[in-house]
Amino acid sequence: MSYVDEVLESVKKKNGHEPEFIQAVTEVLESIRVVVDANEEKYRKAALLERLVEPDRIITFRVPWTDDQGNVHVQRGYRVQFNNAIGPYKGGLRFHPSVYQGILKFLGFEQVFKNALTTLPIGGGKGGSDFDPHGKSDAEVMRFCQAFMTELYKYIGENVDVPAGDIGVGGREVGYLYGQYKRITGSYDSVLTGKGLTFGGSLIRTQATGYGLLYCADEILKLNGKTLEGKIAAVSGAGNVAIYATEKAQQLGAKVVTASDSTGWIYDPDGIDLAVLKDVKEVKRARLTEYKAQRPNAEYHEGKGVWSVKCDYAFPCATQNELTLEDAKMLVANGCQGVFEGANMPTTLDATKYLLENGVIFTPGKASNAGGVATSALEMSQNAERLSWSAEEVDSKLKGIMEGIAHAMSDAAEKYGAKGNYVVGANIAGFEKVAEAMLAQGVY
Ligand code: NDP
Ligand code: 2IT
Repeated sequence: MSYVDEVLESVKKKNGHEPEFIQAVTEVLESIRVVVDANEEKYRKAALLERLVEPDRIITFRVPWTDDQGNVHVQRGYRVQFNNAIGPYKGGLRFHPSVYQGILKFLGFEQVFKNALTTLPIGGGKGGSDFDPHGKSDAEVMRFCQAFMTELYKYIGENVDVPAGDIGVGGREVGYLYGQYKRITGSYDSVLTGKGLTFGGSLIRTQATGYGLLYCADEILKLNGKTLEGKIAAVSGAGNVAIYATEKAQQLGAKVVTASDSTGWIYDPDGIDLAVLKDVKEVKRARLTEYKAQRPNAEYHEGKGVWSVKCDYAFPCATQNELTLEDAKMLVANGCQGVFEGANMPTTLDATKYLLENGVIFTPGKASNAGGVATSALEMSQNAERLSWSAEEVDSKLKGIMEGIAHAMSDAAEKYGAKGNYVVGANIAGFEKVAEAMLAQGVY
């Protein structure tokens, strides 16, 4: 049996109760098969793949917090420190009721390769909790964040592990988390990114994942002789990534006609009104029914449905496995020519396969959504030199990094005989850097 198949089999056996993690590992190991086959003896001897698929450590802890009525609740908190071969663990915190160890292991594993692709010195990690911020007051969110950090602070540090935001964790939560870290340690460390601009945050970090997605997509489209100008785009989600992906897509001349949240979705034939969307989601923290109330021409539908809309390009920006084989078939039937992942692993494996087989340009999240973490690393750099860079400077660095990622995955795909397959290209390019660093540092 080949080394890849052996390790895959063992991962499935050991992690049977964590389907998302198995999915993420399967995608990566299948993509790097050609590189592993060519180096089988060296990698086997070092048990490189076995070490790559096992997190350095997983910390789990109890998070008790008190609601506004005085009732005490207990949530589960986690930090998965996956791999620090190329830099301190780096990756977001997710607060969502679906969070369990398997979700954070998949996200931490993806983060290892994503962070390598940025070219910056950051390892991979992820954390979070099954806490649901929906419907909670600011005071409740604050008490939860304080309780979460009261445990987490022991395990992080600016040269150790630097968390940031993800689903359910934005500027408000990072502020409360940072305040508690500072209160406990008395030290003004660059221990979180995505901070507010008045206390060490970087300009453009809020926009970075969405903007970066579009910079990457635009560059890949150029490589394929295509453009965003005048095209129809379908975006899912209505959070941080979706909002700034929509903003940049509009700036680049595309018309974005959809948005979605955890209860329903919008089709706006006139193009999404970003000011309304930001007001509903960033200010009021309301449902998309509120968008419809302000835009009578738009349609609101309950449940899922964004991928049934006719579009030239699709940008899944909500959550994992939100674009299924059935959705991929609708997209292809409607003439969609490109799918660019803004979320982490939003496309199922069979849907990805179908899109690639049908000639749809496809970029995996670990490449096309790397702009967020890349700008987090730029925030760490600014904190280290105790300076802040202008929006133009950060934006131009972000653009350069995303264009670099587009070329890196395109070149790697071509080099290994899979021209145009950016899944293969991204996974190989990310893996090569991490593998070399791990081998150089000996067995650990
Ligand atoms: P937000 O919490 O800001 O927004 C998430 C959006 O997706 C919300 O509109 C939410 O709906 C919707 N959503 C979340 N979970 C589900 C679900 N299970 N079913 C349907 N809709 C859902 O998160 P982000 O925008 O930060 O993250 C979105 C994706 O991008 C995630 O996959 C994340 O891992 C990834 N990502 C984020 C980065 C970042 O810098 N923030 C960087 C790279 C990737 P509702 O409005 O109802 O809550
Ligand atoms: O998935 C991701 O890359 C993020 N949520 C951002 C992580 C970060 O450290 O900025």
